Amino acid sequence: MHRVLSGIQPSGIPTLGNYLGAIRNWVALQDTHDCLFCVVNLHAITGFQDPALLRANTLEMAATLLACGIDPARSVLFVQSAVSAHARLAWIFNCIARLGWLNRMTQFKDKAGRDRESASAGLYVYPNLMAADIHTYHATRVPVGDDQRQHVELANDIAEKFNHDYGVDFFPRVEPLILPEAARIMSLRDGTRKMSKSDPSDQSRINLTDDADAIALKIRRARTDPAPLPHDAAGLADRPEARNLVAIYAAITGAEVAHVLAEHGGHGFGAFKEALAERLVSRLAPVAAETRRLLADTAHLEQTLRQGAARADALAEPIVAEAERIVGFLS
Ligand code: AQP
Repeated sequence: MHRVLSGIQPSGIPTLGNYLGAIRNWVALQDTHDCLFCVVNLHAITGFQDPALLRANTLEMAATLLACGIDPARSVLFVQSAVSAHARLAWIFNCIARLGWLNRMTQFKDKAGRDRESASAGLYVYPNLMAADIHTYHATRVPVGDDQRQHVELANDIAEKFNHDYGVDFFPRVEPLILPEAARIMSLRDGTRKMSKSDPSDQSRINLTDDADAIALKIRRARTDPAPLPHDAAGLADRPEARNLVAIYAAITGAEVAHVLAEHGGHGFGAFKEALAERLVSRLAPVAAETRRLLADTAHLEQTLRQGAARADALAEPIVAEAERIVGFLS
């Protein structure tokens, strides 16, 4: 079985975007791969995080992953900072990666925005840490959204240069797992922007912990245009908000977009939004309830994470110790 590594930042409450684009696919991957899933708090602090909130969000993220179906008996679930090998290897990779490579990373440009000078150095070298997350375990498959394909290429460039510079064949090649059903979900306020857990507007996203009333209200208020829903996908071309709601409906019900439009095309958004909210509530309510149950016993949750970190550490330590030996560090 190929080893898979994937991570999620505890930079807020996980959203419907995280669920449809990543978490539900991770749950399925457990059947076919040897999986490690990581709450990546080192990545999260590339933007300032309130310490108390970061701790709370880390636990909430772990609880949500478990509630969605990540099974700690089959997969290794842990918090990144609990396994020091990630930071050690990331430093080595900071010294392997070239500035030119990092300058090409589009996600830095997106996340730093216009004020690049005031972005943290951590945000700039974020892809090196991502490469370290993967290579710390000799993972060979990484489930990524299309926008992160570049990061996997960088992880391969770093591995190749490390192997070349030190004359070894140590870090394996990594292949991106671009999952066909990994939907890209957009903001409910602006169909051209990605739904994000750190968006300042809570109305822009569905949080996996939202209750039925909050979900219904957010969907009712979701931005749309005045035209009725089209009869086919081509009619969604210049209508990002309509396209997003239809994509969410299709993803959550497992139906094709064409099928959704065959049912709802020609109607206004009122009834469609009501049906969408209903579908979302029935899918997400059990996740929210289970998350609440897990968060009521933080001692048990922390124990689960400590056990995950111990398993991760046992896999990581020999690999990163060997990388350090190759580089010439005294053991
Ligand atoms: N809107 C989205 N649609 C589909 N997939 C998404 N992912 C995130 N947002 C969407 C996927 O979720 C995984 C974990 O993401 P992350 O937390 O590591 O970072 P992110 O992509 O930056 O997610 P957010 O929610 O937008 O976080 P913030 O607001 O902190 O930047 C990834 O696989 C990602 O593709």
